[in-house]
Amino acid sequence: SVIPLKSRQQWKKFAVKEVESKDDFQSEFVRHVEITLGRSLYNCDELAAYQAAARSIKTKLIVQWNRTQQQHTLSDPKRIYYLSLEFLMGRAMDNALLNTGLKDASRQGLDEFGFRMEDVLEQEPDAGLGNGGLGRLAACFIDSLTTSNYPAWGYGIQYKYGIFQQKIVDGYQVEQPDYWLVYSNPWEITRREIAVDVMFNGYVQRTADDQGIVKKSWVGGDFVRAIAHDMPIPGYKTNNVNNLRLWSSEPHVEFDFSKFNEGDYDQAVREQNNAETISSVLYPNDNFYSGKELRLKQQYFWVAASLSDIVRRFKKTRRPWKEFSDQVAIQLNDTHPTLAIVELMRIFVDREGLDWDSAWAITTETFAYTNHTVLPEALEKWSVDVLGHLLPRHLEIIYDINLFFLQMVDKKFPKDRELLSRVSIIEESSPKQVRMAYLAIIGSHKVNGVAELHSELIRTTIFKDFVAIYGADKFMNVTNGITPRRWLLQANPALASLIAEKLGGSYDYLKDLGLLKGIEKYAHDSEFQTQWYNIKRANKERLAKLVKSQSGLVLNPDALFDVQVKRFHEYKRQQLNIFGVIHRYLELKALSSEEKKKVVPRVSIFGGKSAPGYYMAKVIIKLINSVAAVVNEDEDVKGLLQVAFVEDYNVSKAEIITPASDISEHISTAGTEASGTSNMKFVLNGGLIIGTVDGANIEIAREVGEENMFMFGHLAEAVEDLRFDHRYRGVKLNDKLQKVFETIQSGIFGESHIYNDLISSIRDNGDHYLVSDDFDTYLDAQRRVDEAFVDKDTWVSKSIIVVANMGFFSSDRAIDEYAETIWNVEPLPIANFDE
Ligand code: B1H
Ligand code: IMP
Repeated sequence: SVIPLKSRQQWKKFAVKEVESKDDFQSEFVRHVEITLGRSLYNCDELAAYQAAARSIKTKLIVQWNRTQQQHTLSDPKRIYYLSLEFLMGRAMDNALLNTGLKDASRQGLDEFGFRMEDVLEQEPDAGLGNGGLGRLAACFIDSLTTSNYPAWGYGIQYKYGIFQQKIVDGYQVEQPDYWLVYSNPWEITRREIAVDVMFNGYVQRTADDQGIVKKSWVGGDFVRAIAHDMPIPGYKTNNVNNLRLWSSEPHVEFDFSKFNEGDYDQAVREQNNAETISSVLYPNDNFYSGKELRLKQQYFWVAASLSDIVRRFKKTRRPWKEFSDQVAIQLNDTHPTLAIVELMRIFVDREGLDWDSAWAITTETFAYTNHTVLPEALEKWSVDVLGHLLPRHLEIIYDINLFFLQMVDKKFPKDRELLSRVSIIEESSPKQVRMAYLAIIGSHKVNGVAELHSELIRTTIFKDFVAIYGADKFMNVTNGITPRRWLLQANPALASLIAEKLGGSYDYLKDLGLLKGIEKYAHDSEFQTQWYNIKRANKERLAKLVKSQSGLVLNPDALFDVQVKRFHEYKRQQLNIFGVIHRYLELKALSSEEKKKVVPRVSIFGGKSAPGYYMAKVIIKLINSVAAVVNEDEDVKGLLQVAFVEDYNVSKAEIITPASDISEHISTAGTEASGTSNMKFVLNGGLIIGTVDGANIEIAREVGEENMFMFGHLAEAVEDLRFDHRYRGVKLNDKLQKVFETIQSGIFGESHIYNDLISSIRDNGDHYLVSDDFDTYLDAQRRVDEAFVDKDTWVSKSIIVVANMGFFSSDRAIDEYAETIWNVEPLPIANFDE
């Protein structure tokens, strides 16, 4: 398959010309419109322009991708494999243009052909292969891995349907399928030749060799074929181009011919459909485990295909197995890929003939596990029966791993039966369950949380026993981060440019975010303040335009924009926010017209999706929309209060919304939000935060100064006691909240029974999320926000100061920490390499 040496000179004469100038771009563009799309200058619409432009830019990426992979093959460095069931990539085009430096050339090129860049960019559907923070973190990480020149691969699933599209109908969320691949995906290369056959079901066969040693093998199952789809991942101003490999499922033979011949044509076609089902849809749950068998199938399908690929790549080098973890570091993004630990053991022991102990040593050196949540309802536990039926050999291996583990524990803590049952991978409930987080801990050399408080909580609560067993060093923190390329340069080009100007005309800070500190000295410079303010103001207008186009509502861009956009979840407490809005509305209505003149006008903006089956979250969405309908039409509060719900919040809308906030809300019950990452995005764009002492809010306050944040609420250590109190003594409802409930029950926001369960969950059923307990301090924090916003100069100076101090929250910093403390890998810059 390799071109012989003597022919290579000939080959190189025809080396693909890279797209570098406007002319290169236009020439590629025309070629793609006419040849790839089969169109002409007489029928090239914006969609066709997007598809041709995307393919023209991809040319450059693919050339660099090839160089990168060739150099990696030759120098064989340690690679990082990031296994994530979610990659919430959003759009690729603007990102690719900014990273490769082709934006100006292609803008001009498009312009000369009569297209506006902005309109062309709008044609791209979001790659919505994730739910929220966890999936977007994977996307930011792969960006940083590439920008910082680490050899890295992402492995995931190419879902046919990404996260559903949200419509609001009569105030309620309605879900519509997100068939994002309708016009095919111009950014990917489908590699049908890279196919892995993945087995399910079957049984374990035992055979004894001459010495009577029993060998086990898994046989007799059904196959599904995994096909690789590669997305080149560009980094900012680097030749390094990494790969995101997404698997899709197919039947492993077109038809089962025996069935076909037996006349069972229907059955043959049905099996074909079943195979395709595996990669068809992303499960739309954020922070929630639903033990569906199809989800387990997705997990094994993806894990088996990815490991087969990784092992194949290692085998090409003919290095001994004991060097496996010198070439391979696998990061488990939550427990979703935990079966990879078991699969690698199966490959080593059953297929490659390694003894158990050597296999286990290599395996644990290879894997590391990131935990993203302490919420009990989100922790994965697969039923032993379901798992054993689908993956019989894997279940045996899990039992063996557990046996050796429990023996080790017993040695260390003799006769502590309670401990053994607490830490056993198998929960002896009925039905019995496999605790995936415990398996992930036992099979990894490092376990990390995603913000300091969260990492401390996992050490002292859910994984406490494991700290006693393995020692504290195995458990560490790597605080999350975000990529400043997408979340500043791309989302807020005007601010990025103003900052660059102040830092001596250089955009270097986008690769070294600590340099932002250099703008702090201009925080009180009035000319700079004006420029800063004007950019925020323009971003608010841009958002107002989006809201108007969706709902017809015309927002006042001089009002304080108060934004809460994130997945809907009771723990994130959008209900606290909307109750606060209702309280504000009641207060405003009671004011005289003289008093109203002193009020700071406010726009409350909400956005986010609820899991389709999450009843309470859907009720909260309905309440917000109903409050909006009333408030926006009420002459009493005209110009003082508006409420907007942005439909179908996703990555590309976040790029519009984030730069437009004055205040954003990160108000989870303390101890529930592992990190949060949108909090970082808002502050990086000059928004201030109203928030609880939770997740990364704490570290943001540390970096930017508490005096520049609006913090409130009970602390994490108080939460357990409060909940206990509520359960045994009942909830003592906050007076103002009581008034809010009465208003809702009066029926002004639609029939009051709609909200009965929401109110009961707080008033009668223990207020698990402490909405009532935190209501007063929340309102007080909002009052401080209003007061601060009146003094424009001070507000803008705070906005500048917080941005200047956000360097720590670059995902480049997070990735460097992983590289150094978990993966033990070094960057490998790619020269413009030629053999
Ligand atoms: C986070 C999830 C999650 N934590 C299960 N856990 C899922 C769990 O489909 N599922 O089964 C999907 C998602 N997502 C989030 O991760 C945390 O809530 C955020 O606080 C954190 O910032 C983010 C990234 O670490
Ligand atoms: P993989 O590791 O087998 O997935 O291959 C990754 C990339 O390396 C592909 O683009 C291959 O074409 C390239 N590649 C594989 N072997 C060699 C080699 O010996 N020299 C240069 N490139 C190679």
